[in-house]
Amino acid sequence: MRTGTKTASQFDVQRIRADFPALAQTVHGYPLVYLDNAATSQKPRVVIDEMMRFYTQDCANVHRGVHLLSERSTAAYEGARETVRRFLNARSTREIVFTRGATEAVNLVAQTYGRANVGPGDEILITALEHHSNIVPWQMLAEEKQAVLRVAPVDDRGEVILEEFERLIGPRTKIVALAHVSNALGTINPAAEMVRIAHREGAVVLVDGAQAVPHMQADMRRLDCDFYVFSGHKTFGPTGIGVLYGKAALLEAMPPWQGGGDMIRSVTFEKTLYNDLPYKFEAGTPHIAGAIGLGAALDYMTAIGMDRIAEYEHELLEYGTEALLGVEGVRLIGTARKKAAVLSFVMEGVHPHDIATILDRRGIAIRAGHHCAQPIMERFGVPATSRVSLAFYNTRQEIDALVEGLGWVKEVFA
Ligand code: C6P
Repeated sequence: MRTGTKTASQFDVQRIRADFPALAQTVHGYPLVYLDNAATSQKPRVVIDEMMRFYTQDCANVHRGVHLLSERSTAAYEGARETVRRFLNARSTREIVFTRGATEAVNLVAQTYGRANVGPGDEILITALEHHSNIVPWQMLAEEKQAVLRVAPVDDRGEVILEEFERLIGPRTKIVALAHVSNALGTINPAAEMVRIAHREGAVVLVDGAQAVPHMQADMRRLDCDFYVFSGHKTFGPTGIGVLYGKAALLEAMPPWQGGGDMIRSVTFEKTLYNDLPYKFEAGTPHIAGAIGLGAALDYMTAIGMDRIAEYEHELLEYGTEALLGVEGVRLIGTARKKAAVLSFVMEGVHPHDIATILDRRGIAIRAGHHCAQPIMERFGVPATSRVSLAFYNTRQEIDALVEGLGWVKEVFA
């Protein structure tokens, strides 16, 4: 094993790994080395057990029945909402809306707040490192409303140029949407500072926390953003569930998005009265088991401690950065001074997809491609990268296996 410059953290990673059944398998005869956590993370047993418990004991619809199962199901679903509130340090559960994921949450804001508040000639500002889910909904809105989509550029390290960001915000800027952490580069944006700048000009800010929540404390009162979104499945919870946090006053004033059950107070053919927050935005039977699983995942991370997770991952990222830089022909894409959990790279003479395919034959799972962030790939002049994305259950030994794997890749292409 290579020796890093820092001593190993006190973090008991082997004990944590034992909580994740999927990590114990072999792939193509090799122990699984799962380094594709930004795409989706593995699930601890508590999450699987909680969902199993729901389906085997408490399965009933929420907010509808008077029978015991429905009471239990409603209590568990609303309990999960309180867990999310606590995790995000939001002021009220009225500010926590369950969605299918980060993508749906951004679309919800674009289609409700956006359609009600953006008009011809108004501006929406995003950054150059956004995921497509935080680009396309705003493009669609801009097109519909004849508004202008502006993009704050990044420098060669992959950091948003703050002076440019500030310069691009003006009196016509209605919405600013930015990633807390970039999925393609790992850049941590100075989100609180960017929110302050945007607020000074009266813009409303949405922060895409899909790649932040699994790695660091996301504190709504400290960030002071107006909307925050994330996905359960990247946060050690199930697929198909996510969260929109919104300041209560904004959510209150927004029109609903989808119509149907649970989002109404009363319906006649003449007029429908909408339900209170957050139910106004939760039409139809929700993903009850998903919310419960997400609650269990957030509790699991809280029990480990978000600060300890961030510290351990930082050490691992430093170790991984040093290790990759030691591989001849490898160039890192994204070298921001503040980074989280992502190592995107290209290797001289080998296509990223070939790297990922060969590594897979050795049990090492990484992602290759544009990572649903084509504009930032273009900014760096590459069509694709190989991306290693870490979680708190990864180890230095796995980074060593990756480096060894890249040696095999080179042999194949020699
Ligand atoms: N990024 C990746 O491999 P959904 O699909 O709704 O759960 O998350 C969308 C999303 C939004 N914002 C950011 C910053 C993201 O990284 C993602 C998902 C995955 O990088 C899948 S493309």
